[in-house]
Amino acid sequence: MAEKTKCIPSHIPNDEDIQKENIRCLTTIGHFGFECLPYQLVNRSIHQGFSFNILCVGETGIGKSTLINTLFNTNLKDKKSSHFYSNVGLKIQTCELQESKVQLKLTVVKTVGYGDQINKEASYQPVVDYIDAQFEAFLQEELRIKRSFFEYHDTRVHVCLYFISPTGHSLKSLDLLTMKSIDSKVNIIPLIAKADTISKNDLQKFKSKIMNELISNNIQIYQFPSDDETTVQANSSTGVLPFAVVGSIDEVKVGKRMVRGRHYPWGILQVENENHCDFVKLRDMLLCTNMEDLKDQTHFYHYECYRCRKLQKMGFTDVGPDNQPVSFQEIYEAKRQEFYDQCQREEKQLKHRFMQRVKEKETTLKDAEKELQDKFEHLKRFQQEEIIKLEGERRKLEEEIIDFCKTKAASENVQAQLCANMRKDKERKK
Ligand SMILES: Nc1nc2c(ncn2[C@@H]2O[C@H](COP(=O)(O)OP(=O)(O)OP(=O)(O)O)[C@@H](O)[C@H]2O)c(=O)[nH]1
Ligand SMILES: [Mg+2]
Repeated sequence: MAEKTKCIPSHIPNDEDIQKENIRCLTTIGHFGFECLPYQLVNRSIHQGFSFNILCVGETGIGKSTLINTLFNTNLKDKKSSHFYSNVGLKIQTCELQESKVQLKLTVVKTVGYGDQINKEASYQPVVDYIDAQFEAFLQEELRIKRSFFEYHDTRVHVCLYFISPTGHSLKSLDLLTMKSIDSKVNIIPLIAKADTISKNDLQKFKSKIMNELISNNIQIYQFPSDDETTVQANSSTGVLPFAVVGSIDEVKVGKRMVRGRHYPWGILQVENENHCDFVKLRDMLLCTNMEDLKDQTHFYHYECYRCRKLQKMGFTDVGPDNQPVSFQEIYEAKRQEFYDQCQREEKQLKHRFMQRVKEKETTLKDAEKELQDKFEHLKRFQQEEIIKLEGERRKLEEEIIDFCKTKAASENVQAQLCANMRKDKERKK
């Protein structure tokens, strides 16, 4: 380190010195020193590859899959959805794409059955839950002791392409409800889908109607960066919001060229012709100019808000009641003590309730026992009385038997006497 410092000249000649002393200046061919830093970043990014997560929210058959395939010049195999799903679901597709040396891991999440439900809340809640679940997964990864961010697939949604039906009328209540419930969680870019089905005049009126409705409903859509001139210039097309897009993966012949477009009886719509639709503006804005900003906004704004809300809900705070900073450990200790006290309180309450229940049960059992005892005593008395009564009757019967036997014996004697007398009479008559 010390040696290197020696090499740096103590006095760097300025233009005046050069002119005065006639110093010969050499212009360097390559890049040296920290001037090379951006190249290191570029090389590292190319080596690591990029990732981008898109959420497509729109009614069934509105053109979500076609637009994504047109944007990324690919063909993500996707079956058409039915209009008869009982609730809204999400279809998640991940693919690795490559353009020259640049690798892109693309995750596309599309709604299924959106707009076909009677219950509006049931339509947007799965979308809200999905966005939150990805934030939660990232937060959990962040809170792990052994983190593996290099292998971790960050699925947080970087942008939500919201497909508006080309009715030419106004936004539907479901559009407003959905955008309102996700605008603080994700970068929303509104699109008018199938813009070829709406006339030029109607389209302009429809666009300004949509923007007015978004403003009057206080819905936050993605704000294009305005910190440097180049980006501002590149984003100048954002005045055309919402983008009126047309998708097609079919190639049609225009003159001698093959272009992507849609063939109609009255002519050809070229997807990449800026006079026909805003597809190119959307692609430039999404992929060429603002992809990194969308990712930054997701991480530094939307995820930060989620993390802040979540940690506050868990009881964490940066400053105490006296406005003094509090450490994470202090809060953890305090929370643990609070939890311990609460457990103790609940245990005490449970014990008390248990004792009360036991006492109540004991009293009931004692009453039942007493009742049974009384019943037993009563039966016992009744039985003794019965025994005495029966004993008396038995004695009476025995006396009657004795009397009967005596009477019987006496009558037998009389009968025997009579028989003897009759025999004597008979003998005498003979
Ligand atoms: N006119 C017109 N038709 C389009 C456009 N984009 C797609 N389509 C057609 O609309 C139909 C549905 O397109 P998809 O891309 O499958 O729509 P989706 O929203 O993915 O449909 P699900 O996944 O089934 O909900 C297809 O026949 C497409 O050719 C467009 O910009 N203009
Ligand atoms: Mg589809």
